[in-house]
Amino acid sequence: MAGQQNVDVAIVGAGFAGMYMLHKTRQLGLKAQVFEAGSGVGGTWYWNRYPGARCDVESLEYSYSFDEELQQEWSWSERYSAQPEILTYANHVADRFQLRDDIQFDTRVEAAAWDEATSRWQVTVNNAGTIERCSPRFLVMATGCLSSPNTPRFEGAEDFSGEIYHTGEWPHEGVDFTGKKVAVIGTGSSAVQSIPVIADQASHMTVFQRTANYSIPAHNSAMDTELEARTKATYAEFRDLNRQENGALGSRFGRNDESALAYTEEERRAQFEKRWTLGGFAFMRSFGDLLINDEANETARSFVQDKIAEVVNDPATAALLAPKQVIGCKRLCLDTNYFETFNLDHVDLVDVNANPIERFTENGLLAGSTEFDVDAIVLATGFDAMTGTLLKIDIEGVDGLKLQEKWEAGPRTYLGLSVPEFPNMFMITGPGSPSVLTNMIMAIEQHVDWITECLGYISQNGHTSIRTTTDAEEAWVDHVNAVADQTLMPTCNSWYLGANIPGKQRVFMPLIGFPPYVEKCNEVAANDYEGFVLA
Ligand code: N01
Repeated sequence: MAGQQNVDVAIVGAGFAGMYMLHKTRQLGLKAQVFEAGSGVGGTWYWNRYPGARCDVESLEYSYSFDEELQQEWSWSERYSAQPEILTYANHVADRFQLRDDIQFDTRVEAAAWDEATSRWQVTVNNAGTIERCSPRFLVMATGCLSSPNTPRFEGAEDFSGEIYHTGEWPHEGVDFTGKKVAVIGTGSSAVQSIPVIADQASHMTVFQRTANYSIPAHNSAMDTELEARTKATYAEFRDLNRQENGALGSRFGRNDESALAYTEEERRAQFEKRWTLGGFAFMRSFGDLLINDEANETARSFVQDKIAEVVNDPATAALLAPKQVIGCKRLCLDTNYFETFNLDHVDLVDVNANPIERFTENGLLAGSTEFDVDAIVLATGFDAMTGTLLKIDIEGVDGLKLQEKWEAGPRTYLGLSVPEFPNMFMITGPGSPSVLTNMIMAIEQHVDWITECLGYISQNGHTSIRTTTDAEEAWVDHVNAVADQTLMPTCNSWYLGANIPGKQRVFMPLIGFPPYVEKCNEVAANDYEGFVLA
């Protein structure tokens, strides 16, 4: 770690957030060092290599917008990109901007402590077993929102003689399930994407479902090259239109802001059908009140429930696969042949509410007193979202306060960027910002641009530290909750609420609505960093 004592900015993580942060920090003339636990760039796309892993935001949108040449020269092969292509893109960006020079791979940040006397962070990293330290002025957590796998403890896991995989920590060499009996636990996005692909190989598959999930057909296809050319002709404008959407995506399909209840049943169904055919998240934009009015939401959920019943041949399986919760309350899934997979003779569905998984055994797992004989178990059980990775690092702020203590009752931030007792530390897409409710790359770019501008302001004005105030934090937490409470989003057990992790405080973590958030961040900066104290 020679030369790192004089680092201005330590960046944790080399996913899309850390890579862009490094690029921007360099442009400011500051010395940055990125620490990355993996052996390569790409973050989420480095780790999530499960069969079928694919982005559910369209390729023309899920890419960096900061460099016109980059967005013009890169071509995506499909409407929605598969994980290997996104990882290739991340590597291309790293090469193009020579990012690797300042990224230390295979290095996990274990601790960071604020030193009031020097106004610097003392960062401790583990470089493949060797402990090293550096003392940057600023610490930027580019740790991702879904980067700590949730691996439930199943009794007897050590007795199982087959392989256990987690979708979020997939072996780099891939897994061949040909002729294998496979159990998949979970029915979130990772499961919905991987189940049809694994079922193609497996001799038998049993899916263990706790909560049925809504899924909309992705209608993936080869890239429409005319659409690509049209988009690239006015790429900046296209990006701006997307940024004006709540989720910073999907402007090309437009949205209908009217109430679902203002239409007759027939008109409503026609609108849903049209958007079902378009595929993807456009479905939720069929009407303006699907996420704020339960009666309106019910019209969408019954439409999807009917679709599932049409596709799935066995009525009992179809009934089990029909979700009951508010649609959009859990993150919506996009699929290719998910429900169709349950028509295959060698695919079974088990409801773990009626048949709880009691334990893993030498030959499989025991659920509802039945032993399921399997060769491999796939845990598609998700992540300790938004706070999991931050809280695994021993972060100590002013007066020795640990982030773990500070967030005991749930995460508290100002703008999802900053925490009062942790000066000179910024989070990219932290809790309290739109993050996971948006096209992540747009949210990342907005945060990185804001942080970089802020670092520039600090340097220009000769300040040494920036910290947010407790008042600003309190008002912001209230705001995030108030916005969520106006919607149906906190009404089910989602990972947005931390409800998937036993013992985790139930707090709605992301902020709903990208455009007003961006406006607020811009206002804060324009008002000399209102809500922050610069010293
Ligand atoms: O995880 P999840 P994921 N016993 O938490 C079940 C993003 N993503 O990895 O719903 C039995 O959604 C759990 O059940 P329940 C995307 O934002 C993006 O699939 O909690 N089951 C659930 O069914 C997504 O939302 C892409 O009752 C257990 C499942 O496991 C997020 O990542 C692709 C259990 C976990 O679903 C997370 O998705 C993939 C237990 N003990 C993912 N514990 C893109 O396309 C958990 N479950 C960009």
